[in-house]
Formats: sequence, structure tokens, C-alpha cells
Amino acid sequence: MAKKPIRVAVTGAAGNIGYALLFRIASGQMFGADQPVILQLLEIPVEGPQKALKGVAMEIDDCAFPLVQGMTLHGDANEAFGDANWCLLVGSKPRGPGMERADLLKDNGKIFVAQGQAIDRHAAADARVAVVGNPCNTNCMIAASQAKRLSPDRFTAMVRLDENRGRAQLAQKAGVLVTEVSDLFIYGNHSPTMFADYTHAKIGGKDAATVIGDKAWLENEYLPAVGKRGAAIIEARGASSAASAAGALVDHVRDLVTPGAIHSVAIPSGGRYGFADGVWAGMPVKSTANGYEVITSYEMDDFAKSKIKITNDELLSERDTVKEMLG
Ligand code: NAX
Repeated sequence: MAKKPIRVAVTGAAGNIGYALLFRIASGQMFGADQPVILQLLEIPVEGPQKALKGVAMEIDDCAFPLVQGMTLHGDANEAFGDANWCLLVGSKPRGPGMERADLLKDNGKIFVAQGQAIDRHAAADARVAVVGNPCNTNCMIAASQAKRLSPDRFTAMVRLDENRGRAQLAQKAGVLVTEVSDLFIYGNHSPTMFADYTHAKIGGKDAATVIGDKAWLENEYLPAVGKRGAAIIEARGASSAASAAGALVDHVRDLVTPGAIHSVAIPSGGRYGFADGVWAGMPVKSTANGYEVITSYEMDDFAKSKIKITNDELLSERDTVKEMLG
């Protein structure tokens, strides 16, 4: 029997990531080749983005995707999240020239207060949320705090792009296929402070650090290169990561709905791995039928602990900046 369609709300749907994302959702890469979807697309309620959204929707129509059983376009979050089973929060404001990080946090934080409340009022009882819009960990914390009806663990932020970048760079250094790299997880914030934990990673089933055999490269080149990859993409392409970010969101959600999948997700830390309780921090999880279990078995050495402290301190300072926005 054909599956019932799921409702997928996407914000910032006419943006760069939106344009690379929607066609992959519509083709079945996120929820499966037999899972119909109804797309509920949100853009800011002004003429330019609304017109662009219409154009994107026209192209989705023109693909005649068999899995797309409906599509609605919105300028109001209360409508866009109506009965949504998945809310993909991609839209937010980019950092403007001369803008301080604290201003960005406060500006974008307001979006996530409103969207968290709209999700609380209108999304499906089983709704799950994935936040991409930056600063994604803290935006996710804000949205979750406003949505009391849903458990905080339904709210996740995306660190999968960092995991994918970290795996690709280890594979290139070792001269192996990316599929040979496993157990590489991202801890902490989606920002240059993140810790890509190569100390437990494996290449071809063997300890990655031993295979690479160059501790100085891992500490001094690899970690900063993964952390600053977003800036390197902007420098090279003249625009921020879009297709790779969309690809990472496909991976993030697909693995969350695939029981047994093990991957990095930013979740309410619960004090695990030395993170402060209440911040959303990247760490490894194993997906289950309805959610995930956190993998807590990795023992961190002093170097890893010092890296986790730095990214935890940044998450705490972000939380402090937006404290009046937490519901
Ligand atoms: P764009 O500026 O191309 O698109 C964002 C879209 O969101 C715009 O069309 C805008 O009109 C819309 N928007 C803004 N406020 C909105 C609101 N309140 N409701 C609905 N729509 C709204 O940016 P894009 O390149 O698509 O990036 C989107 C976000 O992803 C940015 O915050 C960016 O920093 C973040 N990223 C996060 C990544 C991650 O790994 N977590 C990596 C890629 C990316 O940098």
C-alpha cells in the first residue's frame, strides 16, 4: 500500500541552499524513494523573495516528481508549519558588512523565537526540526525553548557538513576513498571552534592518527582547515556553501530517519562530554525508530577535552547573548 505523504516545511526556500535542497527532497533522497511528500515552503513576505519562491515552485512542478503530492507557498510561518512532520529551518539573515557576531545572534535569534512559537502552535504532534540557519546551534536552542509542546530532543542542528568535510579531508590526506573513513564525529558548535575528533576516527578500520602518521598536521592543519572550510569556500567560489550544505542536510535528516545510522548531530547536550547542560552541541548519535540514542562511550584525552572546552565556552557565550530570547 502506498505510504501516506509527510509534510515537510522548509524556510528560506528561495535561498541558495533552498535551491539546492528542494529538488533532492522532492526526488526522494531525504525520506526515501517510496515516501511521498507535501512541500510547505516559507520565504519572507516581501515581493522579491516571494516571486523567487514562485519561480522555484514552477521548476519543481516542471520536474514532475512522482513523490510530490502537494506544494504550498507561504509568507507566514504559522501557515507554513501547519501539520508539518519535519521543519527544516534554513532561512536566516546573512552577516552584513561590519556586523558583530553578537548582532547577528540577536537579529537571527528573533526569527527563531517566532518560528519556534509557530512550530509549537501548528506543527504535527510528531514534528521534528532541523536547523541550518546560522548560528545554528544557538538558533536551535532558541526555537526549542519556545516550543514547549515538543520535547527538546525533537530539535537538532546541523553539524553534518563539518563531518562530511572532515571525512573528505582525512581521506584525501591518506589517499583513500572517503568510504574508508569512519567514526569521525563533530563535537560542539558549528563554527571554527568545533572539534572534529580525529582521535577516535578510523581509516580502513585502523586508527586514523596512526595511518596519517603526522600529529602536527592533524592538530595544526587539519583541525583549522575543517573549522574554516566555510570561509575557504566563500573565498574560492565568491559565495557560501550551498550544494554541500544541502547535501549535508539530506544526510542529516535521512540518517535521523534511518534506525541504526550513526552520525554527528547537534542536540541538547545533557551535560555529556563536558558540555554545559542546556546548550545544543554536536556529538555522535545512533538513530532509533523514533529518535536517537547518544553515543557516550568515547573517552576523551586531555587534548580533546581542551578542544571541547573552547567550543563549549563559545556556546555558553552565545547562550548568554540571547538569554532574553529563551522561553
Ligand atoms: P541565502 O541568503 O541565499 O538564503 C536565505 C533565505 O532565507 C533567503 O531567501 C531569505 O529571504 C530567507 N529568509 C530570511 N529570513 C527568513 C525568515 N524569517 N523566514 C523565512 N525565510 C527567511 O542563504 P543560504 O546560502 O541559503 O544560507 C542559509 C543559512 O544557512 C545561512 O544562515 C547560512 O549561514 C547557513 N549555513 C549553515 C551551514 C551549516 O552547516 N549549519 C552551512 C551553510 C550555510 O552557511
